[in-house]
Amino acid sequence: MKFGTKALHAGIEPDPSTGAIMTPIFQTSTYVQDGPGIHKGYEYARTQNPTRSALEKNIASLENARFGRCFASGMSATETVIKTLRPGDEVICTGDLYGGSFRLFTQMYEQFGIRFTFIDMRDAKNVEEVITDKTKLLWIETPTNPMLNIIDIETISAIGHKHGAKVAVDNTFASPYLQNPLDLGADIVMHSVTKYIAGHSDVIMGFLGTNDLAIDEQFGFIQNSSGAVPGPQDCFLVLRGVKTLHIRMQRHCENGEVVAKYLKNHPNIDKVFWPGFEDHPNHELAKKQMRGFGGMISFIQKDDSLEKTESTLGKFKLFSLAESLGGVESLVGHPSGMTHASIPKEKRVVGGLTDTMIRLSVGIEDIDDLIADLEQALK
Ligand code: P1T
Repeated sequence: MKFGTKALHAGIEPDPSTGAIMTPIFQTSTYVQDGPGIHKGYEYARTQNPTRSALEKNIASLENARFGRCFASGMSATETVIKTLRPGDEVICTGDLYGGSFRLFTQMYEQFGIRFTFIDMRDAKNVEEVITDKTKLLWIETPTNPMLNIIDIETISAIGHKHGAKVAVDNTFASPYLQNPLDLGADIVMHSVTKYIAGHSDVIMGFLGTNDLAIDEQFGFIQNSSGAVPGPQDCFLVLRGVKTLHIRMQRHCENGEVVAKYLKNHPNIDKVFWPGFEDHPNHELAKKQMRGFGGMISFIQKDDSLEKTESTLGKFKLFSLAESLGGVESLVGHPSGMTHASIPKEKRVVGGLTDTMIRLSVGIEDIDDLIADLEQALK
């Protein structure tokens, strides 16, 4: 089956008791057993829930993963991967990544003896230089949030495997419509489902997919033991949202391209970060490992200052000033003051994330209205 058909049908069966075409919201905490341990495959809703199972199968299928599991948030999915590690283990991470991932790694898990090294992964040699026999995990985010750098999943996965490390990719910015990390050699794909997969800014959820049974069993053990599972209503909302993922992504990409080109030609704009530009340093790689360039764009104005940036942010009318991304409606954000505030400034600016960077999540509205809003905000 092709992507659009899978988005609608994968994992979905008519409900056996009624024929309901839509997977019901199984709003139950437990399941009646015929005798101790004699049940229909469902014991307790932290462990299994049919609405969640349908969604897990659906997203796994979009990622060409044999196994998939949903979590209460993107962060709890990421945390599940880190919980497979032991004190003394080392992780090499993309240097420019979502601020919450940086906070989780450095402020929660370093204290348990796991070492995180943040490097510029655009040059694979940097990975070769720092990898050791203690490196158990490579954490790749691509495209990166908010710099829109592209990391070579295939090359870095090969380096990781040569040294016995597992490779995980945060695929949130691309969505499974634009990129499938497992097909490129990664062991684990992670999503903040909150974003493009759910698509309607009404759910917080995470996902982990893998083709490796042993890894999936570890994830299942942690999912059940720690219990960071999404509720069935949220799973239902995502099952509804995911059916249009391919259509939404097509429009996000189309609108993203128009907005990126508009900004690039704007006299008041200094830099625009979008992997679809031919002069983006990783454009050829983006063309190779992605099927489109998405709707996330960052930019810096000319004569930039924090005052000017804040004043511009205050002028948007249609783009709403808010954290998050990937919903149908357009959002504008200030990474250094919002989503990446938990990364110390001296670390942020090394990768180019200045206080004057503005990030757009281009939605699926009519493009003329989006351009008109940019026009008035950037005057
Ligand atoms: O918010 P949550 O579902 O827990 O997902 C965290 C997360 C993980 N990975 C990436 C690449 C992300 O962008 C996020 C969340 N990001 C935002 C809220 C944001 O506005 O960037």
